Amino acid sequence: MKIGIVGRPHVGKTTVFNALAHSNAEIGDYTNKKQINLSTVSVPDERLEPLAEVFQSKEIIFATIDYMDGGGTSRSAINRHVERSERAEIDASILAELRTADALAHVVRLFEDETVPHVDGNVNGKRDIEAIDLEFVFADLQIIDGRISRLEKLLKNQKSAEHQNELRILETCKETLDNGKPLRSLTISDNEEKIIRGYGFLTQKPLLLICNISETQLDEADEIFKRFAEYEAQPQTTVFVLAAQLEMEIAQLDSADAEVFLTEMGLNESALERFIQTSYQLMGLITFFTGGPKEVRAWTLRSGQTALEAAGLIHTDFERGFVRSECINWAELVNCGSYTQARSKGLVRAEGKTYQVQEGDVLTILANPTN
Ligand SMILES: Nc1nc2c(ncn2[C@@H]2O[C@H](COP(=O)(O)OP(=O)(O)OP(=O)(O)O)[C@@H](O)[C@H]2O)c(=O)[nH]1
Ligand SMILES: [Mg+2]
Repeated sequence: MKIGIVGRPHVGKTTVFNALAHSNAEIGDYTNKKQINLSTVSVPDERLEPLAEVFQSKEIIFATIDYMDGGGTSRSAINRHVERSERAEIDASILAELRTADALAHVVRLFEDETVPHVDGNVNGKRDIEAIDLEFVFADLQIIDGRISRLEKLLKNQKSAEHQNELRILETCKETLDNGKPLRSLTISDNEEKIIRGYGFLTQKPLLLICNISETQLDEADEIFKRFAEYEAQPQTTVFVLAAQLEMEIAQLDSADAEVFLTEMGLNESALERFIQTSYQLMGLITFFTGGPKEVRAWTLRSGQTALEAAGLIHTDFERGFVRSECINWAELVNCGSYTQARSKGLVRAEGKTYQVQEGDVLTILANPTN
C-alpha cells in the first residue's frame, strides 16, 4: 500500500515525508527536483503487544505503508508566465509515479513564514486545494482523451464489445471531469472499476488533505480543522491538521529526548501515529493478525477480502492447499489469556474460503501440503 505525498511548491511535502520516515531528505530551495523519496513506515498498533504475550512471541511485526514524496517542483514550471490551467507544476514523470499510489496525501500550506515565499504571493489553503485538484483533473483528462480517440479508431475498424464497454465508461469519466469533479465522486460498479483501474486516475484515489500549520498555530488547530472540514463531505476525503516541521524535529530526536520535548511543548503525544492510522483507514484497509512463538504479525487486507485471500497473502502454498481457517477476535483472545483457553471455551471458530475477514481477526490457516 502506497501513499503519494503531493502539493504545491514549498508547502512542506518533504518535511511531512521526513517526519514520517524519520529521515533527513533535503528540504527547501528547489532541491532534488526529480528525486523521489520513498520510505516504508510501520503502522502503530496497540493490539500487537498483548497478542505477543498471549502467543509468547519473540518478535512483533507491524503492518506497513509506503510513503512517496513526489520530489520538488521545477523552477521553470513556476516562472512561466502563463495561465495556471496551461502549465503543470508537477512533472509528468512524477505524475506517472503517483498513478501507482493507492491514495494521495495533499500537503496544504497554512503556516506563515516570510522566509519561505509562496509561489502565488500569499498563503491561501483553499486556493491551493483547488489548484492541485484542477491539475489532477487535467492530467486524468489528458489520458482519457488519448484513450478515447484510440478506442474510436479501433472500433471503426472492428466491432468489439469490450472496447465499446471501455469507451462508454471513459466517456462517463470524461463527463465527470469536464464538470470539474474528481472521479472519486463517480459511482461505478466493481466491474467498471476493474476496467479503469489500470489507468491509475489521480482524481479517483482516496485523498488525505494535510493542513500544514506552524507550531504557533497549534492552539487554533481545532478551528483550523473546522474551516477545512467541509472537504470531508466529499467522497473518500479526510482532513488532518499537522504541524509538519515540529513533527519532523520530534522525529529526528531519540525517544527519550522526544518525550522531554513533547512535555515542554505541553503535548501528550506526537500526532504522527494518529496520522499514519488515519491514512490506513482512508484506504479502506483492515488488519488481521497471525501469531506463534516466533512472531506475532499484523497483515493488511482491503475491507471485504476473504480468508482465502488472507491465506494467499501469508503464503501462496496456504492459498493453494487451503482447508479452513481458525478465527477469533483479538480482544476475545487476549481476554482468554491463551489460545488453548479460547479454544476450550468454544470461541475459536472454523471459517471457510469465502469468509470475509473482519477487522482485528486472529487467523490460523490450515492447509494441505502442496507440491
Ligand atoms: N515555518 C514553517 N516552515 C515550514 C513548515 N513546513 C515546512 N516549512 C519550510 O518550508 C520550506 C519548504 O519545505 P519543504 O518540505 O522542502 O517543502 P516541499 O513542498 O517539499 O518543497 P518543494 O519540494 O520544493 O516543492 C522549508 O524551508 C521548510 O523548512 C512549517 O510547518 N513551518
Ligand atoms: Mg520537496
